[in-house]
Amino acid sequence: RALEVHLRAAHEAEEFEVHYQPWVDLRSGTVQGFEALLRWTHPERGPVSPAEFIPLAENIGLIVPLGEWVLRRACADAARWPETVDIAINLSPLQFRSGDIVRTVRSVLADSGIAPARLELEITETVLLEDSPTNLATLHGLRALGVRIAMDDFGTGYSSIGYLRRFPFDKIKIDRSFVSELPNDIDCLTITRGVADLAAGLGMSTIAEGIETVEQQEILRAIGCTLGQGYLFGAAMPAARAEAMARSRR
Ligand code: G
Ligand code: G
Ligand code: MN
Ligand code: NA
Repeated sequence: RALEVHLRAAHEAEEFEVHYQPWVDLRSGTVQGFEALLRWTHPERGPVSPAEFIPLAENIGLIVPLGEWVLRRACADAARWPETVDIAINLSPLQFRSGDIVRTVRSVLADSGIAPARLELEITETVLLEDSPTNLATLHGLRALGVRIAMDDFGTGYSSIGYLRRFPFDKIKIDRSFVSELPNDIDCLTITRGVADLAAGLGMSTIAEGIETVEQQEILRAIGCTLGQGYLFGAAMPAARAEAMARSRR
């Protein structure tokens, strides 16, 4: 309740910040892009996890304007990186269904001046749960702008392989819960390999989230996962540090 009141005022108070977590090509280790992750520092409580405040922002109708602010902030920051470095941004299902997300993204691209091909939008399968013609039209509308669409947290919710057939995603993000059990859990290995094979066969790339060890990196690379993200390569960092990392691309 109190948190909700604070959340409404947080934007005016400039308590939000966008941080950036790198993702790499698992073969070369080269940074390919950064995922924008929203951060909120509450004046008394300190940092509040997005897992806590994003659902709250969704409940109080704040997520649409806040999400648009993230889009603008992240694209403006990415405009200062080398053109070979991409930006990925999470979309809430509510933003997705807001009715003018295609117009918003078009406007953000024009204002920031970044090439549409550098922008990737991450959606979760909850967006597709209802599988309505409207949702499909929105996905195609976003695609038509030249941006890429990634399916986030694959394997966690009510994922259906059928989604991959109905809509051609550009990328599948394999959830951290599978990666964290490697190398010990053979079932996780089998599932991860299966998803990587499936994606490759469908012309999609796969990115493994939550890679923390070199051993995990090698296994994932060996089973055909092309990209990786996780503390091994870097946690989310402020814009200035991301810019420095983007410019120095290992
Ligand atoms: O880093 P981490 O704790 O930062 O993120 C927790 C969750 O919050 C993740 O599932 C992530 O997708 C989500 N998240 C982070 N930033 C944003 C954002 O800008 N918009 C939306 N919709 N979700 C976000
Ligand atoms: O959008 P998404 O749900 O994927 O948000 C990423 C979340 O995962 C963030 O909370 C981020 O801080 C967290 N994260 C990113 N890399 C790692 C990692 O290597 N290990 C762990 N435990 N968490 C990670
Ligand atoms: Mn994500
Ligand atoms: Na994720």
